[in-house]
Amino acid sequence: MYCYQCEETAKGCGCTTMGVCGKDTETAGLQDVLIYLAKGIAVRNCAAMEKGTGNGKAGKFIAEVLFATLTNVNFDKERFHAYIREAISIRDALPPAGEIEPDACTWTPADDAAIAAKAGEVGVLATANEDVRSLRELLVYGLKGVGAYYYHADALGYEDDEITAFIQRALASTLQDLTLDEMVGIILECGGVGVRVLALLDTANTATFGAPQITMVRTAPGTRPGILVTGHDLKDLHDLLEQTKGLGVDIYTHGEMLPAHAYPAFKKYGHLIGNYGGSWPFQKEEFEAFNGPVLVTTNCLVPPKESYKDRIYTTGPVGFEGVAHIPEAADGTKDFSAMIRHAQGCQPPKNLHGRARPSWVSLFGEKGGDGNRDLITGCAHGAVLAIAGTVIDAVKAGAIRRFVVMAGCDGRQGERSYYTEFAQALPKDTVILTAGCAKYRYNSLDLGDIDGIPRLLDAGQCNDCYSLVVIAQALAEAFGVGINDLPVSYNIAWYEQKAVLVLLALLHLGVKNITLGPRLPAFVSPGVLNVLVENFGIRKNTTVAEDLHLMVPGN
Ligand code: FSO
Ligand code: SF4
Repeated sequence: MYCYQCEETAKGCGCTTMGVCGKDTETAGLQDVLIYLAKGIAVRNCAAMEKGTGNGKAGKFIAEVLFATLTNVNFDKERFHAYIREAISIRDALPPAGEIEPDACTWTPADDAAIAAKAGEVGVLATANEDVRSLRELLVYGLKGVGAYYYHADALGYEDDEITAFIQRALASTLQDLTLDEMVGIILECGGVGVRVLALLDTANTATFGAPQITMVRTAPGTRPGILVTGHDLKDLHDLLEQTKGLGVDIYTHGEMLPAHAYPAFKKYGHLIGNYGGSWPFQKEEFEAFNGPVLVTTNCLVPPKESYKDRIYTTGPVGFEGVAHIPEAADGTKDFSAMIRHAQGCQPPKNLHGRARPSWVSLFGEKGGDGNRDLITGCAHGAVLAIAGTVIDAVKAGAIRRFVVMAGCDGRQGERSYYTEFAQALPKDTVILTAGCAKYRYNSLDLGDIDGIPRLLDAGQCNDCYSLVVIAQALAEAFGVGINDLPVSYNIAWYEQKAVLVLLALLHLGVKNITLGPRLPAFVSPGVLNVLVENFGIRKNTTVAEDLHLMVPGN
C-alpha cells in the first residue's frame, strides 16, 4: 500500500500500512486496481468514441468509481470487488483500442489473490520518476474531484458529455509517456473542467432547490428523535425529508450539509430543524451524542465506533463493512423506511452545549449562552450579488479593506487552530469568504458585520467555491480590474481531493498567490512545487502574524 492523496497522509509522506483515515492495505489495493481498470476502460472508450461507437454510460461509471476512491468515502471491500467486476465487464464489452493495448485494457484477474498481487504493481509507486508520478497523481486526484461533483449533478439529472469525455481522455493520458509540459497542460485543463463541473452542479442545485438565501441556522437540538444527515448530496436530504413528513422525527444537517438550510425548497420542511455538531473530524463525539441514526451521503466518513455503528446508514458511493447501506432502486428512488423506524425508537439528540466543539470555541470565549450559537450560511453568488451595490460602496468608502477567501476543508490536527486564530486576528474591516467544512473553525465566532454586511459570508459546500469565483469575477468587472488586482487574498485549507480540484480550478482562472495549508500535498514533488511557485506564486501558510501581514497589507 502506498497512498498519499490526502493532507493527513502518514508523516507527511505516505500511508504504507494502515491509512491515517482508517483505510487498510487490502482496501487500498482494491482501490488502486479499480483506478487501473478505469484507465483501461478510458483507453478503449476514447478510441471507440472517436469512431462514434463509444459506451455513453462508461463515463458516468468512471465518475462514480473515482468518487468511491476519494478519501473517507468507501472502506467496504465487497463494494470494491463489485466495482471491479463491473469495470471488467464494461471494459471487455468495448472493442480493443488497437493491435497493441496497455495492460490495463486486457488484464483480467483469475481470483482475489490475483487482484491483491496486481495492486502491488499498479499503485502510485509504479511510476519511478518522481515528477512524472507527481503530475500523474495530481491529475488523478483532480479527476476524483471532478467525478465527485459530477456524480451529484448527475443525481439531479444534469449531465455533460464533455466532462465525462475529458475524465476519460485525462485518465487514459496517465498511461502514456508524455512530456512534463504536456502533463501540466492536461492538469490545467482539468482545472477548466473543474470550473465547468462546479458550474453544472451549481445550476443543478439552484434549478432544483432554488437560489440560496442568507440564512441563520439553529444549532440547539429539539426534543423529538432525530436523523442526522451528513455529506453533500442534497437529493438524498430532499428524499428523506419527503419520507419523514408527519412521522415525529426531526431532521438535522451535519458538516457539509449545513448549507441545505439556505435553499428555498428545504425551508418549507418544518421538521428540518437545524444543524448538529461541526465538521467531519469530530463526528465520533457528535454521532455518539446524537442518539439517532446518521445518514452518510458522501465523504467524509470516519470509521465508526462500535457504540454507534448500528446507527450509521450509508448511501450512494459511501460504504463501510458491517454498516447498513441504502441502495438506489432501478427507478432512482431510495427507501429510507428502515432508518426512519429505527429513528422513531431512539432518544432525542443530546444538547452538545458546545462540548463536542473542540477547544477553539472556548479558546475565544465564544460559547455564549447555552453554547448553541446559530450559524450563517447561504451567502452564495445570487444572495451576495443581490447586495453587490452595498458591498461595492463599502469597498469604495474604505469600510471594507479586504476580502479573505478562507475556503476548503477541516481536518483532525491541532495545528488547524491556526485558522481560528487567523479569522479572529483579521482586522474588523475585512470580510471572510468561505465554503466547505473549513468554516467550522470560525463560524461560531462572533465576527460581527460591516454596515450590515456579515464579516463571515459562507457560500456553502466546498463545491460552492464556484460562488466565490462568480462573486470575485463580478467585483473585478465592477471595479474594472483583473481578478488578481482585487482586494482579495486566498488562505485555503485543504484535506482531500475535492479541494485539489478546487485549487486547480482557481489556477485555471488565473488566481495567483494562494496560501495553502496546513501542509503542502505530499504528492507534489519538489520539481512540481517549483512550477507551482514560479507560475502561480503558491506558498504554504506560516504563522498567523506573518500571513496576516502578507494577506492584509497594512497589518
Ligand atoms: Fe470533506 Fe469538508 Fe466537502 Fe472538503 S467534508 S473536507 S473540500 O470540505 O469537501 O467534503
Ligand atoms: Fe493515508 Fe489519506 Fe490515503 Fe487515507 S486517504 S490512506 S489517510 S493518504
